[in-house]
Amino acid sequence: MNDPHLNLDHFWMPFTANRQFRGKPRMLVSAKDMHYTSDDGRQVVDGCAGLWCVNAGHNREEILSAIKAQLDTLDFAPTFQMGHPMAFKAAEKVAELAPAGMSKVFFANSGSESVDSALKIALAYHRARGEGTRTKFIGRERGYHGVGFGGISVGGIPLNRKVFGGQLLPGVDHLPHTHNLREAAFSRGQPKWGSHLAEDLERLVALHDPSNIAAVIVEPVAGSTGVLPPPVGYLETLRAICDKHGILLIFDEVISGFGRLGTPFAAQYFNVTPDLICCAKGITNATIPMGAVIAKDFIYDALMNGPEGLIELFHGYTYSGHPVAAAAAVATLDLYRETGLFEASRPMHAAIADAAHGMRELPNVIDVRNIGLIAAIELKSREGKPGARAYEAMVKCFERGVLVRITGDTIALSPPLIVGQSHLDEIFDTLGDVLRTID
Ligand code: PXG
Repeated sequence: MNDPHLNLDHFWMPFTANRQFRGKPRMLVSAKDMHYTSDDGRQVVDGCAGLWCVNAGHNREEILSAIKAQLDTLDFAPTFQMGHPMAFKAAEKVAELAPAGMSKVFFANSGSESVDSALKIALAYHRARGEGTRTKFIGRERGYHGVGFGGISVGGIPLNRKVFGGQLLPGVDHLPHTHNLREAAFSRGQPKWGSHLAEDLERLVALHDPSNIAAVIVEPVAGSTGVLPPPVGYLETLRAICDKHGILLIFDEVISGFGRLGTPFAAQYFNVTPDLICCAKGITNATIPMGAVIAKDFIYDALMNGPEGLIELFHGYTYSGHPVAAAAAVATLDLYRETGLFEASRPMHAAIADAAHGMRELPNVIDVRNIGLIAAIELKSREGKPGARAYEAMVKCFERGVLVRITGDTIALSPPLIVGQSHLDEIFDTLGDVLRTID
């Protein structure tokens, strides 16, 4: 770290080994397009779009100027019983990108809040229709749905749940995850094996009875648990079972939304339409925090009953549709559309897949997975030290000017959608060199 006067004693860092970090801090001080600049003046190519969120690359002028203009005009206005134009414009832009029939947008400030909002909307929907017994949720092992109590309950990451109490939200059950090295290692794109795992939903439905189940929530592509593309036919089976039993299907598209798979949402990529979509991150290109739930019209309509003067949904955040976040969203979504960014990035899907699968013979590599503009390289864990090998790779890559993201012993790549072949070459050449040096 360059600045000896910077006091590191007070910022309690999220999802970070705080004491280890303080021993050897890694500081980023500015960014442009595909690169960060570190505090010692090095260019670091961004292999993971920040945290899967800077989809159009860093510090895009069009977005920054819209944010500055909004700050000069209206810093804040309430959206409880009041309105301001930018929130309505942002909602319209989000709805334009969503699958047909999903035109209602509820704003939150993060992915975690959008997940909690979606779960609550599902409960309110069933109750409004006189099916208030539908209160259970089905999540999935290895699912990540943020860190609210709702999200960690339906999520399936043991360490995110362990120290926060055994029960969490009551009435939650989990589908099995779809990761299987024996059956599907080194699959390119969607694994052919595993769609039968979606049929487990029938077993859970029979166990709990449909009349008690509100919603199923999954990431169409699990991201932070190591990049797990859905097996061929898997999402279709979930959709069919939910339809059969009147259960809402929620796609958590916090990572897969806004072009990560070359389409606005994974729903369009897989041609499976959920009832609710959670999104965040790329909605503002990560410039200003924002999350959203996109709802099918029938869900919204079911809640628009009762006396007109009555608040229909007792839920919302002070900053739902915050003017500056809304301005950032409008500018971001305009930028995506005007530059045709999602379509333009599609040729890089094969390029990242080729580069990633080119790593399969390197030491300790036990799997390579990819879909859209996402790739993952899973390393064999060191005996008794899960995560140590990938952590070492991440640190060494950073020292050589490449930012990668790790989860357990999986290295995840999800560059901004403006990535070019030369960036991919730099990322994968560096990663390859690093993997050859790690025992
Ligand atoms: N759902 C999904 C699918 C996510 O990936 C969240 C919800 C929560 O979003 P917020 O905005 O509350 O953090 C996420 C967040 C990683 C990584 O590297 C992934 C996330 C966040 C930080 C790191 O895997 N995903």
